[in-house]
Amino acid sequence: FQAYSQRNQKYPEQIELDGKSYKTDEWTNIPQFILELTKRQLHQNPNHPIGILRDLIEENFKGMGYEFYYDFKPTVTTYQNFDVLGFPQDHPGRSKSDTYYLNKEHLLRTHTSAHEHECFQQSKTPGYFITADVYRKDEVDRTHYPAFHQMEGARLWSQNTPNVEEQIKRDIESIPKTNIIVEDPFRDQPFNLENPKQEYMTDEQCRLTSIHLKKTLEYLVNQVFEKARESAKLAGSTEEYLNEPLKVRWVEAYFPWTTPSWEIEVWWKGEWLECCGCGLVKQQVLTNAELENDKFGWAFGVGLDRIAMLLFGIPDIRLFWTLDERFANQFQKGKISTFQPYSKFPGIKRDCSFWLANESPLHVNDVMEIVRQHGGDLVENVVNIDEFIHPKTGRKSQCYRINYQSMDRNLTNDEINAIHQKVEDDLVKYFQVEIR
Ligand code: FA5
Ligand code: MG
Repeated sequence: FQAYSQRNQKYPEQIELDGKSYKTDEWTNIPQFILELTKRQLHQNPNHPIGILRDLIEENFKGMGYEFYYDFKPTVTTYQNFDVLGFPQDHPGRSKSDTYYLNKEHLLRTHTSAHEHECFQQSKTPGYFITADVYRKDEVDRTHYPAFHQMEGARLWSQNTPNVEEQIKRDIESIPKTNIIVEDPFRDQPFNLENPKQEYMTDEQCRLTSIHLKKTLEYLVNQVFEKARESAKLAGSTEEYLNEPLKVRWVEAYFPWTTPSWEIEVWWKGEWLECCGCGLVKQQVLTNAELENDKFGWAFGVGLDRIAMLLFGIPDIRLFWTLDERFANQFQKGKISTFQPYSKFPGIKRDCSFWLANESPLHVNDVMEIVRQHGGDLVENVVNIDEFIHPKTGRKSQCYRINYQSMDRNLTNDEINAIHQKVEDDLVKYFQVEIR
C-alpha cells in the first residue's frame, strides 16, 4: 500500500531554496506551499507576535552569558537533525510521513536542536539561544500547523574550572527569583534507572546542573506567563486563577540526546500545558562537536506558537501566517496587545463522491494530502460525510466534504472549481476511484 505522497511524483528535478539547489529523489515530499512558508521568517519580524515573544524572552536573558542566534536557514542535513543527536535509525521522526524531505540527505529541520552541534562548536559564551521556524508533517487544526517556531537554549560548564560546583551555585544564585509554585518530585534526586545520569558527571554536578536548568526555565516561564496574565486581565478576564501564583510541574521525558530529561508544564485555564522539553546534554553530543571531554551542561527547546496564542489572545495558530493587514496592523514591537477578531471571509464547500476501486484502499489522510497539494492553505478541513456499500454490486461509495476558506480574501467559484477538479483528477489517477 502506497500513500499519496509516494504515488505522486510531481516534483521538479531540482528544488531551489535559500540560494542552493537540491536534486529531488524518492524522498522528496515538500509541497510548494510549505516551501513558501520557509521564506516568511516570522520570528525575525519585530512587529509580529512570534517576533515580539522572541524579543521578550531574549530581553530577560541579556547579560547572563548567552549568545542569541536567529537566522539559521531551515534546510539541514539528516546528520544535523538526527544522527549527531543520536536518534536511532528506526526513530519514527525520520519517516517521510513525519518529516519534509528535499531529498534523502536534506530536510526541513523538525526542531531547533538541529543546530546544537554547530552552536556548541562556534559559541564563545557559556550559553546560547537559537530561534527558528521548524516543520513537521502534522494534522492541521486550531493548535497544530505544519510550520511552527521553537527557541532552543543551552549552557555549558567545564570540569577543568577549579571548584566548578561553586561556580554553578553562583550561577544559580544569579538567576532572578520568581514566585512560581513548583511541583518537582525530582529536584533533590534528579536521576534514576529510567532517567539516568551520565557517568562522566558526578552526582553533585548532575544535581546542580539540573537545578540551574530548571530555575532558568521557571524564570523564563514566569516572565512570559506573568505578561500573559496581565494581558488576559487587561482584556477583561476576571478568572480567579489569574490572581493565584503561577503553577508549574516537572515531568520526566525522553530525548535521544539528553539524560536525565524532563518537560515543564504550566497550569493555564484549568489545564497542564506542555511547553518545553529539556535535559542534560549527553557527552557524545559534545564530543561530536569536537569539544574537550571536560564540558557538561543542559539544553531545552520551547515551542513559541502556543505561548504566543495565549499572550496575544490569538484563537487559531494559522492566523500567524496570514497576510491580512487587519492582523499585522494590530501588533507592535515590545507590546503585548490582545487580538481583536475581524470577520472571516466566507468559505466554499465542495462535495466529492465516488466509487472506490476494489483493492485500492484510500485513507482520509490521502484525501487530505491531495486536497492540500492543490489547495494549500485554502483548505479549512476535509470530512468523510458518507459511506455505503451498494447492495447489489458490493461496491463501496464514499463522500468527502471539503471546506475551502481563506484567512485573507474572498475566494472565487472559478478558482475553487479549478482546484477541486485537480483533486478529483488525482483521486482517479492515483486511487482509481470512479467519480459519481
Ligand atoms: C523537541 O522538539 C526537542 N527538540 C526539545 C528539546 C530540546 C529537548 C533540547 C531536549 C533538549 P518536542 O517535540 O516535545 O521536543 O517539542 C518541543 C515543544 O515544541 C513542545 O513542548 C511544544 O510546545 C512545541 N510543539 C511541538 N509540536 C508542535 C506543533 N505541532 N505545533 C506547535 N507547537 C509544537
Ligand atoms: Mg513533546
